[in-house]
Amino acid sequence: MDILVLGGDGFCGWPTSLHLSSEGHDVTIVDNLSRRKIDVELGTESLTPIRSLQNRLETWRELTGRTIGWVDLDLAKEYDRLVALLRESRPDAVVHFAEQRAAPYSMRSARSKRYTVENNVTGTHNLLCAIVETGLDIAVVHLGTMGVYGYGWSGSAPIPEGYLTVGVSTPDGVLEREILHPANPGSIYHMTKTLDQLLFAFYAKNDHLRITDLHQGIVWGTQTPQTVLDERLINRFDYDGEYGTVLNRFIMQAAIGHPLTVHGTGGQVRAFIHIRDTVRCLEIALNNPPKAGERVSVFNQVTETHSVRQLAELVSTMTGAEIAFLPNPRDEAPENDLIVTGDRFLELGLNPTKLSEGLVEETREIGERYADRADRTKIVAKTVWHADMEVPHDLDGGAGGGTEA
Ligand code: NAD
Ligand code: USQ
Repeated sequence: MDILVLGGDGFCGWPTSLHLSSEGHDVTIVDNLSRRKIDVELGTESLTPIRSLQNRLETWRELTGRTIGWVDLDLAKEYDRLVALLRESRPDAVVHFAEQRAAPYSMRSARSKRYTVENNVTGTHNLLCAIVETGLDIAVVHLGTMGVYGYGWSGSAPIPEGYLTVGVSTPDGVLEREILHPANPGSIYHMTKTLDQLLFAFYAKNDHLRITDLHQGIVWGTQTPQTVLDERLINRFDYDGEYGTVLNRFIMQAAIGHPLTVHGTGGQVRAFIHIRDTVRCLEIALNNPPKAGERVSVFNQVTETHSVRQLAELVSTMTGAEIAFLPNPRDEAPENDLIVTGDRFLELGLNPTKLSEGLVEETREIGERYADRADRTKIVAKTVWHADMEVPHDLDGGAGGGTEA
C-alpha cells in the first residue's frame, strides 16, 4: 500500500512508519515538526536523544535499503498543499496522528487551548475536505482516544467500541437506536477528539469516506523491533509534566531516583497499550477498512486497565522507589470504574503485549541509560485545570510553577 503517515515524527507515528515500511508498504511522513518546537517552547526534551527527522530517515535507508519520504507540511494551515500532495501521491491510505496530544499542554493557557482546537479540529477537517475535493478513494485511519468516553459515566457497564444501543421512548413504543457513545471529555485536548468524531460521522454519511477511528488508551514503552536497530532510530520518550504519560513517567522517575508522582489518591483507572501493540493495531486497521457508505469503524485500542495507584505500587515494589501523593492538578474523578470492550482487535488477530516485569525493566533500562538528560525541575506537573487550584511543587526542593498567564 502507499501510505501517508501524518504526524510520523511523533512518539506513535515514528515506530508506526518504520513498522509499515518494514512490512513492505511505501510510506511518506507528513509532519511539520510542531512537537519538537513545543519542546523548545517548554524548555524540555525527549529523555532519549532523538535525531533529526532527516537523520532518522537516512539511517533507515542505510540499514534497510528502504526509503521513507517526508513532507514538511502543516495539516491545519496548508490546505492547498495538502490537496496537491494527495493528487500527486494518490495514497491508498492516510494514517492521522498529527494532533497536539497532551491534556496538560491543552489546559496551560488561553493560547494553548486555542492552538489545540485550531490545530486538531482544523487539521482533521482539512484532511477530510481534501479527500473529497480530490475525489480519490483513500482510507483514513485516525488516532482517537479512550478519553472521548470520559471516566465513570457508565459506572461498571463495559464501554462499547464507539456505539451505544439506546431505547428512545416514542408514542408508538420504544425505538432502538445505535448512537455514538456520549462524549464526556476531561480536557480541551480530549474535547478535540470528540469533535473529530462528529466530523468523521458526517463525512462517512455525506461523502461515503472510509474512516476508522481508533480509541487508544495511554501508550507506554519506547522501543519496537525497528527502533532498537540503531540508536539513531530511537523513539521519543516524554517524561515532563506536560507531555509525559503516567506509566512511562513512573518508570523513568524510579530509574533516576525521583519519587513517583501520583495525582491525588491514584484511584483513577485508565486504559493502557504498549507501543509495540500500537504499531500492530495500526497495521490491522489498515488491512480492515470499512466499505464506502458504511459508518465510521471504531476500535478500542486498549489491552489492559490499571489504576494509577496500582501502577505506582507495582513500580515501587520492583524498584524500591518512594511514592508521593501530590495534590491533583487536574479536575478529574478521584476514583472511577473502567471496563473496556476491546474484542475487535483480538478477533482480527492481535496477540496483546501485557504489562510484565520484563517490559517494565526494558523501559527502566532506558530511563537509567539516559538519566543524565533528565531535568528534575520539569518532572512535577504544574498546569492546573482551574486558576484556583493548588499548584504542586517540585519534590527536589525546586520552586512550584504555575500556569502560563
Ligand atoms: P506526538 O506529539 O509525539 O506526535 C504527533 C506528531 O504530529 C508530531 O510529530 C507533530 O509534530 C505532528 N503534528 C502535530 N500537528 C501537526 C500539524 N498541524 N501538521 C503536521 N504535523 C503535525 O504524539 P503521539 O504520542 O505520537 O500521539 C499521536 C496520536 O495518537 C495523537 O493524535 C494522539 O492524540 C493519539 N494518542 C496518543 C496516545 C499516547 O499515549 N501517546 C494515546 C492515545 C492516543
Ligand atoms: N497521572 C498521575 N501522575 C503523573 C501523571 C499522570 O497520577 O505523573 C494521572 C493523571 O492525573 C490521569 C492519569 O494519570 O489521571 C493519566 O494521565 P496521562 O498523562 O498518563 O494520560 P492522559 O492525560 O489521559 O493522556 C494520554 C495521552 C493522550 C491520550 C490519552 C489516552 O497524552 O494523547 O489520548 O493518554 S486516554 O487517557 O485513554 O484518553
